[in-house]
Amino acid sequence: MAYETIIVDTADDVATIRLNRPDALNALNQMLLNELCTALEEADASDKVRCIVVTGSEKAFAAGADITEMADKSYVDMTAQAYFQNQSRRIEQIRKPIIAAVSGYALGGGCELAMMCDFIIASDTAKFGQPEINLGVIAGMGGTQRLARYVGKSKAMDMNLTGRFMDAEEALSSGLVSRVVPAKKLMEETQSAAQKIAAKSLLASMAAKDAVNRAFETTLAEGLNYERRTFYGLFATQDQKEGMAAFQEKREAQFRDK
Ligand code: CO8
Repeated sequence: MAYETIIVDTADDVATIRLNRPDALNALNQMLLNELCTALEEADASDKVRCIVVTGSEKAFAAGADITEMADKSYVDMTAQAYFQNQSRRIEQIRKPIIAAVSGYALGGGCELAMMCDFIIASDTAKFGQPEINLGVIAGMGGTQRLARYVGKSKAMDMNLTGRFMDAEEALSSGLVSRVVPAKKLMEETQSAAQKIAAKSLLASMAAKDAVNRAFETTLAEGLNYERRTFYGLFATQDQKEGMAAFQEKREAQFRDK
């Protein structure tokens, strides 16, 4: 499918979706988010994709929701259009693993989009922030909720109330990102992580994603029950037989997602 605001490249079991509005530092408008959701859903449904990467440019992953698109909207407009709500839900429904590869600015909706992915690999130039407070509003797609779960109350309050940016080193030490790599190596390292994931059983990686996400929605006891039942359930798959046989036979497992 032809897109105007993103570029999709699928190779070696990995779909890489690049946000592409360079003149606006990849600011998220309705068209971009709709195209992103469509590309994610296509990747989720494709038997050629086992892991998804979402990235931006060297200067910006995304500098937030598009302020120009929002500036003149009223409360009624935002509510009636359920602005960005449908797209957030569509992103949350994706079952395959998604890595955010972040270089440069990931601000406002950009930081929130990165946090909607399953984990973030950042370049050493990355800058994260929830600067909506400077615009007289607050975060609207997870910047008060997901960020608090990633980095705790104190830093989430600091970021949301002062609007300051967090550099890559601070993002790593506070748990917002899983790794920081030199800017020039960002895509190489991310592709290598994506290839590692793509080599696993997709049934197992989708179950792992689902179970980890469950940890943020339920009690520990319920989460542990959910995890155990999911673990038992994977013993109904051929991939479990293959994975354990390959270990015993000291060879690489050949998973078939069955
Ligand atoms: N929206 C629209 N255009 C933008 C945005 C944006 N968020 N960010 C940058 N741009 C545009 C600039 O207007 C500029 O365009 P032009 O060249 O036509 O003037 C171009 O991108 C380049 O930007 P700058 O010249 O400002 O570049 P600098 O390197 O000087 O500064 C910054 C980079 C620091 C990133 C700066 O552009 C900036 O502060 N941007 C805004 C960041 C921000 O406030 N983000 C939060 C937006 S609000 C939001 O994300 C809410 C999400 C929740 C929605 C949920 C709904 C339910």
